Amino acid sequence: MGLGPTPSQRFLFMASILVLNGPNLNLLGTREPGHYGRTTLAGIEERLRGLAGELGQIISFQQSNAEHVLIDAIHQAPSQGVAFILFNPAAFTHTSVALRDALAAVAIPFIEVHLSNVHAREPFRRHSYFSDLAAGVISGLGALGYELALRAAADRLAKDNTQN
Ligand code: CA2
Repeated sequence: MGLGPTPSQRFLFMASILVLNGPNLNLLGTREPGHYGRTTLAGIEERLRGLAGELGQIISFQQSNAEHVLIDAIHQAPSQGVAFILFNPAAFTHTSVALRDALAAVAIPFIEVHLSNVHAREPFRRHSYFSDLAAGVISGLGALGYELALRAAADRLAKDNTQN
């Protein structure tokens, strides 16, 4: 049995964009503003919700500190009509083969987003288990990076729609 909707079910779905955030990002805006800025995760989500409305996109959000919850969210994405994922895997960027495998399995295009410039920090942050699979990577632009990623995702979905 496939993971995604059948061709007839596809007519019932309006494709959506999932914004997935990994461990500790629930602390945004409360600590380490030098690395991660002063905007809270709720603030980022609010801005993205507004922008998604302007772009005519349906958007949903999930943050978890647990690897298996993020994996489950990725597994469920196809049956929920998710056509694009904006993903900040946080520390799992540098450790998680399991999350990489989940994204490869569902084959939903995704953009890897980092608030900080991971290449200007400790050497262990320079390796990502996701970048070679990603449609794009944004790093170091703070909360704006999520908005740019959303614009890129909407652009890609619009192009996909005109081709189908
Ligand atoms: O720059 C990013 O977005 C990161 O994905 C953030 C991760 C880090 O492990 C990656 O190397 C780069 C850490 C997220 C921690 O978030 C916090 C937020 C506020 C206060 C403390 C931690």
